Amino acid sequence: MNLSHYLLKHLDGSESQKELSLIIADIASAGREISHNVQRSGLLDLHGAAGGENVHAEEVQKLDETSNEIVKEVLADNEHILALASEEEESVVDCSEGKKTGFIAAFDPLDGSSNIDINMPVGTIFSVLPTTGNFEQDFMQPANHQVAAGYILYGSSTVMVFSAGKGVHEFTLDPETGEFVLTNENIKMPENSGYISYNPYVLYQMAPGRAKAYEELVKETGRSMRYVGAMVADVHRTLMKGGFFAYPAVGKDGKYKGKLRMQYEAKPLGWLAEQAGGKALLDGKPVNDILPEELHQKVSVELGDRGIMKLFGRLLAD
Ligand code: FBP
Repeated sequence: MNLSHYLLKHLDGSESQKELSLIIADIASAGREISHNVQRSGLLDLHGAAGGENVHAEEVQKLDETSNEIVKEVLADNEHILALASEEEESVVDCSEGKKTGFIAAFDPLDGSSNIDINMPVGTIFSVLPTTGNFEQDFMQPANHQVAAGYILYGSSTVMVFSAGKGVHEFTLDPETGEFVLTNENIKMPENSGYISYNPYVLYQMAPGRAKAYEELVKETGRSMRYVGAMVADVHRTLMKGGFFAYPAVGKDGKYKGKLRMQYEAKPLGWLAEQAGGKALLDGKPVNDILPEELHQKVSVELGDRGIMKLFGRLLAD
């Protein structure tokens, strides 16, 4: 079954759900275009820096920039998207002119930038929220107000994994037809399996007590470690295989801060992990209990299957 048929069949047909189907279908079409660029990035001279810096003072890669333009254009053209927030845009992009009702969307056009030039997995992450028309304020809604969230992973194949509140589903891009076809319905994070995934360097940069829990987690579970360095890929593996993914608060002299972005990385993927039966903590709090305060806020992320998160909680308490 392809994505549009799936949306027609499974969303309840109300006006707002019809609008949401059109938005999800548009995000898929942006993903198809970006997938084309990612696969040909070496041929299309899309490797390397674009020359500017983003709001996080990070060097913007050419593929970050082109992907941002693709998602921005596709969503701004969608009659039900009234405002956008992006990792590559300093402020909220108002695209509500001439539109009546709709939603707002936050996105990371290309997550895992450090992987682009070395042919390693990268992805696009998205979050769709209802709006009252006060766009700046409406981006400050908690994770469980999202009406849809997910990612498109550009790996050995291109897959789109999302939830619209009724389970988590995976669609694979068929390169021959250009269709996203259902390949995994109602994904549930397996327990007591999978890998531990964090960058080992964080053990020397995080609050000592928490670092100990991270080390104990490996010792107690005896699980192997895997770390791609692109959140979208490390979370995809954790959704499919179970296990633990984290990017803790790092720093020194008692001052620790997360690196991952609340609106277009942590909130959508934390919520998705819980939709798949797992647990997610942002800044050490349950994902649905933390209220965003800024558009480009950074938080720590710890998520995994229920079993391993229970063990992690115990190790933190020890
Ligand atoms: P961007 O690539 O979108 O800036 O995302 C940040 C990110 O690459 C995450 O995808 C990943 O989990 C993390 O940073 C890797 O950080 P580090 O290189 O410090 O381990």
